[in-house]
Amino acid sequence: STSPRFVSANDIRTRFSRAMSEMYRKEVPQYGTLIDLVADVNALALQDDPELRRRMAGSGELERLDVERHGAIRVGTAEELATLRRLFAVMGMEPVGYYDLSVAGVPVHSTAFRPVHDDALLANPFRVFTSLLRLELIADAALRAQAAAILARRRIFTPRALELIAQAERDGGLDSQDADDFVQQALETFRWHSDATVDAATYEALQKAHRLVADVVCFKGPHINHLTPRTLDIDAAQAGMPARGMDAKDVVEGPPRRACPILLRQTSFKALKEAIHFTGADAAGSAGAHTARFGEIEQRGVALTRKGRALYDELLAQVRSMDNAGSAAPDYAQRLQQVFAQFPDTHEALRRQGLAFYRYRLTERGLAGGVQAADDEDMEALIARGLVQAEPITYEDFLPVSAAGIFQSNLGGEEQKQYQAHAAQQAFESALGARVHDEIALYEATQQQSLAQVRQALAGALA
Ligand code: OOG
Ligand code: NI
Repeated sequence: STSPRFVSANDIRTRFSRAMSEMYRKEVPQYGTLIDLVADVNALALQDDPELRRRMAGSGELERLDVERHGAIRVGTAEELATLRRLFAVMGMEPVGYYDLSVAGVPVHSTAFRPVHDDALLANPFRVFTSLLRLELIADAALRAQAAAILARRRIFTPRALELIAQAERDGGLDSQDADDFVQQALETFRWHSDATVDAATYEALQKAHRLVADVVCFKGPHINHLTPRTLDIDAAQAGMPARGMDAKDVVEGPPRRACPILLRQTSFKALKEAIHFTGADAAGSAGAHTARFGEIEQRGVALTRKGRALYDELLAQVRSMDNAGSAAPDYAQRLQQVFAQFPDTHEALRRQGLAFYRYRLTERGLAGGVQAADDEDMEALIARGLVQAEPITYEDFLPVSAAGIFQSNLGGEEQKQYQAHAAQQAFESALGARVHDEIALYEATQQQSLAQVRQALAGALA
């Protein structure tokens, strides 16, 4: 148990996500513009849809909406990844899910560090999508060795950050002052450095292997490459981007717009070209440019069961395999709509067919007691009788095909390399030094627990 002089991991995470957001707003001012756009869109969406407002207020999500963000980083070595795991653990963030991006032509595999418990998610769901470069996918052996040597030389954590991580592990937490210190020190790892650690020729060679390789290998640390606020109407936000000077990605990734949003929809403004400086034989070095950092928005819907996810994957594959229907095709959105007509779009159907996860609770009437409910009475019958309500459980994770689309559109488009790809979850976990959580098992447990509580409360009401 933790000492009362320690601040909670939730609190440290909130301080950190706020500090990251402030830093990124200064580094990439267009991200600030995006935050303002999303705030306007969300206010309108809540005004237009009182039912949505009621539901989000009821589940506690209304309060987390304005602070909600995810970010993304890319690291180069097992040691960097394993230390990140320890750093995020201080903030109550654990690795959830395994994403193999090599199948989509990006030489990385990834996880998301995020809180896993309901109360922690409500307090602040800050997530960091974290990718590990797969150097073994670089074909040229000499270049591969050179990249590994460059990575082996760098230190991405400050000595003080490492000290504070060890202290938190040893003592079980940090007091308020150390927590502030920790946040400042951790921030250094994710800061942008316009000075590359290599000369122009090395950068060019790595860039040719894959632009992502240059992005990971040539800098002092894993600069945060985007932050993502959550919007309640991603189509409105996407449509509003050009008027505020943002170069929006062509299509929204993920499922189409629906009455009952599922999983995750995402879009971004494209990465900006930034001036960088290379080392060189002469002291002056040389000037260059690097394109990696962007802004993203996301709209989250209900988490799907394994069955629901299989249906989603099947339909998405169907859309993408249609003639000429790469996501850049002009009628992509329309085809997506058409094919997804096969995915049930009422919460009742999603529950009855076991496609999505819900959090069940007694309604006021259910709580008032005095109503008879048989032990084995079907949940849908209890819902129909107004004794039980079912709130959709929000999807807190990511989607590999969408993530690949976000990567691609920010790497200049033409980066579709072919890899002899295979998922390598075990290799990833051994680099990480831990297993990743199975995200679907987490949602399942939340649903089961809520069902057990409802059954118990009904049994108590009858006793
Ligand atoms: C990560 C891209 C994936 C998402 O939201 O799916 C991602 C990256 O570009 O490093 O952040
Ligand atoms: Ni993202």
